[in-house]
Amino acid sequence: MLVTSGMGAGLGGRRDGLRASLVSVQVTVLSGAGISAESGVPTFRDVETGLWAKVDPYEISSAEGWRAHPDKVWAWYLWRHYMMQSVEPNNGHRAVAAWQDYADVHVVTQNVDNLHERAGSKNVYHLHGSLFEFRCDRCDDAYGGVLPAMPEPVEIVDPPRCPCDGLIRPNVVWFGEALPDDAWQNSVEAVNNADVVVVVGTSSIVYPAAGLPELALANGTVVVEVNPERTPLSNAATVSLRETAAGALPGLLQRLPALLG
Ligand code: BJW
Ligand code: ZN
Repeated sequence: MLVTSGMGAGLGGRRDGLRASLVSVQVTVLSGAGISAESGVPTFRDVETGLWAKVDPYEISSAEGWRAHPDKVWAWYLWRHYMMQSVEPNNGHRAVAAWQDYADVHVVTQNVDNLHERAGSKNVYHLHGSLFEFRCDRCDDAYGGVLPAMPEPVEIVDPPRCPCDGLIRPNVVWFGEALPDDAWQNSVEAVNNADVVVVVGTSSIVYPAAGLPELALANGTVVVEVNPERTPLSNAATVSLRETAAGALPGLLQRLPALLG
């Protein structure tokens, strides 16, 4: 198989001579909250430390929840926005960015923390938006106002209003909302064109993102899962590693030939 033997040889030493041919190999990464856990960003569903250990996900991260109590949702997202300003990419994000020296790398992320871009990844598709963008919930105009510091979570804060009288909301995708069309189309294309798909740090239960590895497997593409816990994808994946993102990703391309036998 060109992909794995090429990568193994190229990354094993004859790096410069092979670089030109290796850039034609496409690696598509699908990441979830777990890739940022080692940067100090809590995941959603960890029973002890997860963001949803203390709040109801459908109350705080759904279109219905926003309509019912925007002040509660706004307070929670202000706190998360504040928390994300002080975190840094970890060796998992950096490894994915470094793969760009050897391959055509596309990153499909469910995360809203922008840590892939900050690590240097170029082709990043945000399936669930970004917590560094805000917009009106009525006219969609971008909001650039200063946000209050929120070092500790508080119960309610009234969201600012747009000149059209709509409410300002984070530009993220909640349950019951459609994913951004361009990000979704780019992600499907990145999976369809991939030689290998690396699925890292996601519980693989939120659709349509969780359907992307299924698409890759249906195409006959190698799917490598990196997650310290088993997920609904683990049995179907070509290889499933019980390792953390920062532990596994830095050496993953070199290990692929051995992992795939
Ligand atoms: C480590 C680690 C370490 C720990 N290293 N790993 C088909 C079937 C069933 C339901 C549906 C379906 N299609 C649609 C639905 C409904 C719904 C859905 O999927 N529900 C299921 C949960 C049942 N989907 C939607 O509503 C989506 N919209 C949609 O389909 O729209 C249709 C539509 C069309 C037209 C008009 C209108 C509608 C939207 C989904 C939006 C999800 N939004 C959120 C919030 C984003 C904003 C924010 O950040 O607050 O996205 S929910 C939350 O879950 C967030 C995440 O991106 C997403 C996935 O979570 P993730 O990243 O996997 O995190 P965790 O915590 O679950 O897992 C972390 C993992 O990391 C764990 O496995 C750990 O073991 C691991 N880990 N440390 C590596 N160091
Ligand atoms: Zn507006």
